[in-house]
Amino acid sequence: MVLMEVSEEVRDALDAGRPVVALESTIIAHGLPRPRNLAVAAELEGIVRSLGAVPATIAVLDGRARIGLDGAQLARIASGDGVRKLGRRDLAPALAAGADGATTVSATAFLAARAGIRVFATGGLGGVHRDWTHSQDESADLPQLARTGIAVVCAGVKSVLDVPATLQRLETLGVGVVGYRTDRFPGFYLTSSGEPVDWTVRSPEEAAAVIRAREELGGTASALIIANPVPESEQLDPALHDRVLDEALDACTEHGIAGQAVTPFLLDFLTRHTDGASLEANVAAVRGNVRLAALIAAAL
Ligand code: PSU
Ligand code: MN
Repeated sequence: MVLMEVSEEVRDALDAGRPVVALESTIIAHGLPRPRNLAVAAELEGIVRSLGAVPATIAVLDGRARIGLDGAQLARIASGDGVRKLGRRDLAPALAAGADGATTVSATAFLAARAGIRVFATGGLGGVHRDWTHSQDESADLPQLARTGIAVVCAGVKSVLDVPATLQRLETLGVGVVGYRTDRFPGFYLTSSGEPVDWTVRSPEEAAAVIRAREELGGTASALIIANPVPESEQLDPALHDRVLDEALDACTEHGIAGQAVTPFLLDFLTRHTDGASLEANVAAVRGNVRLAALIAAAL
């Protein structure tokens, strides 16, 4: 049985050396509310195409890992019906069970790299949660990126996390981090997390040069994070962010939310308690990342 199916369009582009951008599906199925999520998913693919690259949204459908979805498949993922959240470790059980699932950063990066895709765009990465000493909750995104050769364009890590601890883990794991036109690590909904980054690139060409250097150097595969801040005009108001996030973290503890449910719970809480302002900042961040990823893929 074929476990991984690359769409014809994506296969042709890869064979011809044309730019391809991988997109994840957990953000669609579990990160954004319906029905907006399907509109955003289609918009993101449109942005990639408008810049001359081919979008490869990745998900599991009917027990097959799909690299590149058609409109109907995208709609199935967005419907959320029976769509599980799949990290890298969930892929084999999901494929064996013939299940449907949306892939997180860890699963998407793994599958994209296996298909030969070099650039991947998302919103914000998972990372170390604020109550780590108690819950030991660190996203599987981090160790997976430590052993996957792909460039990930993102607006940093989700601000619901312990950002300094996550940056420390990325350093320990040997995952490269460069800021895009900034020397501050972005804060997902916020333009800046306040934390510094050691390296800055100023254009898609400069980012592409880092990717090429990493690939040519060879050795152990690991990811490069290109951290692209949401524009200040589109960020969530920082005071509102801090206030609602505190409430969200309290609610998470109060309801005993754990494991894979934590991140979707927090994102949804923020959307509902900011009158959708956090949703707009999230979508603005993803849009910018997808755009930059397409420009970098073209520069490669
Ligand atoms: N970025 C977003 N929204 C999301 C995610 C990223 O803007 O919902 C998803 C990604 O799929 C990421 C996951 O891998 O959240 C992290 O989940 P966890 O903390 O359970 O590992
Ligand atoms: Mn987790």
